[in-house]
Amino acid sequence: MKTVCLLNGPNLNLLGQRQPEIYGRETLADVEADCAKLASELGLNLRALQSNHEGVLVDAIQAARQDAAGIVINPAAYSHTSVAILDALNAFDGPVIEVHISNIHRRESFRHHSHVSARADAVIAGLGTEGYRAALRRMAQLLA
Ligand code: DHK
Repeated sequence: MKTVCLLNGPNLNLLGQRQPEIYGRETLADVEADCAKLASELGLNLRALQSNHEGVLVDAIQAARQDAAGIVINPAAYSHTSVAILDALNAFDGPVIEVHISNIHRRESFRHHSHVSARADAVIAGLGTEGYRAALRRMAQLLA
């Protein structure tokens, strides 16, 4: 069974509590549990990690080189700042799908650019937490 890494960046541990008018009321635990269930329906194994630390996310992306077929990542604020996460993703061979819960293009201008989009095979923004499930469905197609 192929493994997909679901990576979430800073402040997404507060999903459900933090600015629910933007990020919704579903918690990260809800999202990860739903994604694990959907992944098994799609014949995939899910490994989920959230970190508030850029280097931990870089380490997780490097570890994915060993045993993961694809990466679904919401880099959160690091989308807009992190060349290190882009470099790590560029060293990963499988498909990468970038998720933003909100429509970053309708928000402050500093959120409009994502470094990660230069590497992503697909970018999902503005679907709310449904974006993670959409990403997994697309990932299953890409890995079929
Ligand atoms: C999440 C964040 O935490 C922000 O820093 C990004 C992203 C947008 C999201 O929409 O999921 O700018």
